[in-house]
Amino acid sequence: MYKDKRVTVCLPCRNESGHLKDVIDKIPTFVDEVIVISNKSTDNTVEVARALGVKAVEDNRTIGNIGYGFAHMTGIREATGDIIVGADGDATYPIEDLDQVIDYLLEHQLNFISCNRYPLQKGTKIPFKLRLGVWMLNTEVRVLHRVKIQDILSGMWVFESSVKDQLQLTMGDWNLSPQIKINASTNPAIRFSEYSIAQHQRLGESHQNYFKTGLSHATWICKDRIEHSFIGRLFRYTPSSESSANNDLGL
Ligand SMILES: Nc1nc2c(ncn2[C@@H]2O[C@H](COP(=O)(O)OP(=O)(O)OP(=O)(O)O)[C@@H](O)[C@H]2O)c(=O)[nH]1
Ligand SMILES: [Mg+2]
Repeated sequence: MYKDKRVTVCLPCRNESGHLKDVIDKIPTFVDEVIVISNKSTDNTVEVARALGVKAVEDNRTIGNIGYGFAHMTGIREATGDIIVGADGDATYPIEDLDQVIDYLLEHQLNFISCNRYPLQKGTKIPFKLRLGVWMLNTEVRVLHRVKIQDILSGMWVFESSVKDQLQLTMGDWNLSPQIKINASTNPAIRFSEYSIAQHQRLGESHQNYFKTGLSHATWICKDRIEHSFIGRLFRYTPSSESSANNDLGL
């Protein structure tokens, strides 16, 4: 419990068995529930998580072999906390500073915080190609959705469980990351803010294809804008197969 709030941390993981101990050790002791959601791990991520004393579930649905969004949606659905936190299982996000983020949420009476890495804090190292890609996507979101977000691809967020249905999450792949921020920040019923954090060096090697994932984000952000536009609704724009396939998640 933190200030009378039950707190759940959700960690989407694929093959993070070697890093889970480091990540879980850093989670503050006030956290009531940790859920590791493994998606097509070929190592023993689930067993290691359970041995470390946290809840572990599998969700093996994928889109183009990615299940990051499915994992988050499952974690959010399973979470029993009043406050739900999403972070990566590769130790990049400063989960040890969670009390400060929750303080900010409560003090400013917010419903949703996205933890932004930009402008970079001292000592933070992020590859230039990723920084450039995020800047381009931030600009796209600013032009199309009219919201100013400094880090549309942050993988750490903290929100009140009471708004989880309003987030309207549908994307099972990496696009859940821009979707959760766009939906939170454009919903007038959700008080949204970013909170500046420093990012740590990831544990293990990167398997991310920044160009392919970035292109997928750019395309999805544009399609999402059209779907929700007057013209999209007028012409009954058919939602992407991913969106319609995932609408059974009850979120
Ligand atoms: N459940 C699930 N988790 C995934 C999947 N792909 C990656 N992850 C996890 O999602 C988190 C983010 O994935 P990363 O591979 O670190 O992606 P990234 O942060 O964009 O890229 P890096 O710069 O390489 O760290 C990590 O905890 C991964 O273990 C997936 O398909 N399913
Ligand atoms: Mg990472």
